[in-house]
Amino acid sequence: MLAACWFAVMKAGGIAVSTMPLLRAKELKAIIDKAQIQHELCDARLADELHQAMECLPMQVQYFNESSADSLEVAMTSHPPDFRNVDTAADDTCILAFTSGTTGIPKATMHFHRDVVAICACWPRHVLRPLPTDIFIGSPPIAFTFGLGGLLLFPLSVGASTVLLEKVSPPQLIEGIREYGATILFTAPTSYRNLVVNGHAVHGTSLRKCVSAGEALPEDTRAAWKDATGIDLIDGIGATEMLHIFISADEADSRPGATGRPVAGYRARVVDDAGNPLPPGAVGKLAVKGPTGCRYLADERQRSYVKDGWNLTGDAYTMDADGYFFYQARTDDMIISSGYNIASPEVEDALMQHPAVAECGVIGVPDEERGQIVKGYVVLRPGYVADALMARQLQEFVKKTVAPYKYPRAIEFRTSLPRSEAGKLLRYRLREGS
Ligand code: 3UK
Repeated sequence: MLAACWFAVMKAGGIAVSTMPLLRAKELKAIIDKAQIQHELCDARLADELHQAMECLPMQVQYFNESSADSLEVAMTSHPPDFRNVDTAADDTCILAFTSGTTGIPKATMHFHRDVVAICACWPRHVLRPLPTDIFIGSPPIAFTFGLGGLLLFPLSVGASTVLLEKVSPPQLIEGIREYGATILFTAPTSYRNLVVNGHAVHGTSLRKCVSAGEALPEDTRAAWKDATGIDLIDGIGATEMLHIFISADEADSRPGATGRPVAGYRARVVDDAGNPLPPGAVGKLAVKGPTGCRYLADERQRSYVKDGWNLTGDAYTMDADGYFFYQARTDDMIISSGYNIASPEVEDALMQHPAVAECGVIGVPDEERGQIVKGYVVLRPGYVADALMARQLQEFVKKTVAPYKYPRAIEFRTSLPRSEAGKLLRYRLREGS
C-alpha cells in the first residue's frame, strides 16, 4: 500500500516529498513554488486539496489509486519494465525535504545522492544493525526523513522488507505488526506511550527492535515499554537538516535520560553562544558535524543553522564526562521565570509521571512580575475530573518530583493537544493560544 503522500519532480531533477493532508493550501503552495515543481504524482483521493493549492501553477499531474484511463497505473502498463538508470553525480541534489514547520514557514533542505548513501552507512550499520530477514514497520510518513530512512532507505539498503501502512494509529500499528510479522518498529514517543496500553498485544509478536525519534523520550515511557514488551527502546535524535539520526545508543549502550553518543561518522559538542565548547555538565547549544549537514535552498536561515562548519540544531543539551548527550529542550522552549532557566520537557516528564495525566504540554507565558511563568496544558486519563483540586494535586506533584520553583503556576485542562502528523507536540500553537 502506498501511503497517502505526493511526490513531485523538480525542475532540477530529483524529488520533493511532502504529506498532503497535514498541509494547509498556503503551505503547499509555498512548497510547490520553492521547489519549482513541474510534475506531480498524487493520490486521487487528495485531488481536491492539490487543486486548491495549484491555482494557476503550470504543472503536470498524474493521479494514482484511480481507475480512469489516464491514471498512473494505466500509464505504467505502456512502459517496458526495464530502463536505463539516469547518470547522476554524488553531489547532485536528489531530495528536497521540507522541515516539519513547527515554528512557521517550511524550509527546503537539499540532500545529495551521497547523503542518502551516508545515512545508510552510519546509524543503521552501527546502532540498529538490521538483518536482511527483518521486516520494518512504523508510523512516520516517508515524506518525513525519519520515515524515509526507517521505512524505505534502511530496509532496502540491507535487502530487508518494509510494510507501508496507510493508517498508523496504535491499533492499526499493532494489527500491522501481527499481520506482517514485523520485526523493527519506528515511531515517536507519544505513539509508544499510547501503544503501551496495549503492550500485551505486542508482547510475544515477532517484534525485536523499537526505535524512538522526533521528540525527547521520557524515561517513564522507556520503562513502561520495557515492562510491557520486554524490548529496550533505541532513542536517536535526527533532524530534517541532517537527513537522519546523528546521536543515539543501541539497547546495550543506552544510559538513563541520555539520547546517546554521536553516531559513527558524526561529531557532536555542546557550545556557548559564541560557539566555544563547554565542559561536561554545562547546558548549551548542540553542535554537530558529519557526512550530512544542512543546506537550505535559498534561505537566509542557513547562516544561523551552520556556523564554522558546525550545524546548530536549535536544541539545548548537556554532555557527561563519558560523552553521553542529555536533551534539555529546544532552545526556544527554555522558560525563563524569575531568572531561573526551566526546560519545558523536564516539567512535562514530571507531570506525565502522575497517574491522572495522559498527555501534557508545557510552555512559558508572559507574566509581569516573573517575566514568564510555567503553564501546563494537561489531557487527563479517563475517569479523572478536570477541576481546581486536580490542578493543585498536579502542581504539588511537580514540586515534589522536580523542584518547587519549576512547578506550573497555571494549569489548563484540554481534551487533546496540537500535534504534527509525526506526533510532535506543537508548543508554538499552545503559545499562540495562550
Ligand atoms: C527534535 C529530538 C530529543 C530535536 C527526525 C529522526 O525529528 C526529526 O526531524 P525534524 O526536522 O526535527 C528535528 C528536531 O526534533 N528531536 C528529534 N529527535 C529527538 N529531541 N530526542 C530525540 N530523540 O529538537 C531536533 O532538532 O522534524 C528524527 C530522523 C530524521 C528526522 N528528520
